[in-house]
Amino acid sequence: MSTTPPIALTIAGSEASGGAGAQTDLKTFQQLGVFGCAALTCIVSMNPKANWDHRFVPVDPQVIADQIEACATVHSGIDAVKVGMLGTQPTIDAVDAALERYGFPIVVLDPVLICKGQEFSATMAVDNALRERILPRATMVTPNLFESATLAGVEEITSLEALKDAAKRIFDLGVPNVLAKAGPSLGTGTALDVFYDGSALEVLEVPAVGTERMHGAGCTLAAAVTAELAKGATPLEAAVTAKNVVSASVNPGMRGNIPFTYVWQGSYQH
Ligand code: PXL
Repeated sequence: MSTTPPIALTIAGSEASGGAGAQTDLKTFQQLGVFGCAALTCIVSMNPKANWDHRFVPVDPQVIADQIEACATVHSGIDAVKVGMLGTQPTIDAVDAALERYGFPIVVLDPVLICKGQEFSATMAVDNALRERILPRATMVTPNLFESATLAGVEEITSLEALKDAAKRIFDLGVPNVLAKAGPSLGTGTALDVFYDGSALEVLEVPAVGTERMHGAGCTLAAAVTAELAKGATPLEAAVTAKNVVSASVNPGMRGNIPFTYVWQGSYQH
């Protein structure tokens, strides 16, 4: 006998310590009853000797293509794909070509723009490539405040009105569903995100759990959206469930020998 759970593929970086990236995505998929597979785009090793800076090594673009080919061929019906950290232009080229080739039905883009290990000079070109090539392929995008400002082309976002405006601008770039995340950063006492699909503009709020930085919260949110879409939820339903998954995963969260808390997906109950 065999079972056929929904299947999700994450195209993301490895964060070795298990707090973010592909490791987080796979745990989130599993927690939500979705079979996960992963194509690694880069290897991140946080450096305990340099303020936990991110040592970043890109995976060879051909190897990225090979991994996606293996996933797409083994699993004939990948229900949804999450795209996380890409980081370099050759990586974007490889992922762009694979998305074109396989035509996955649902693509959730977590537009991770900055990794501490990358050269700043490289990031502008990479940001533009991400906006021009990968963003239009996304069914849904989940930018944080900084990423929303960058994608929307505004200086900074410090209010709910500005976040709503940015969500609309990002929608106008060609993404049918935008989940623009503020989390606790607008000082509302809640973890607040804005969902926009061209007609509905919803402010999604849950009680904030502190203001401390939570490693992996963004990855968990986007992975949970991906899993829920793979199961057939609507984008708004997926966003609502994903926020509940993040709330459960950050409270109480998990602590290691590092100055910020980790998410722990295992405490979420369906
Ligand atoms: O949380 C953003 C992120 C995504 N992907 C990888 C990371 C990080 C942050 O550390 O390492 C691989």
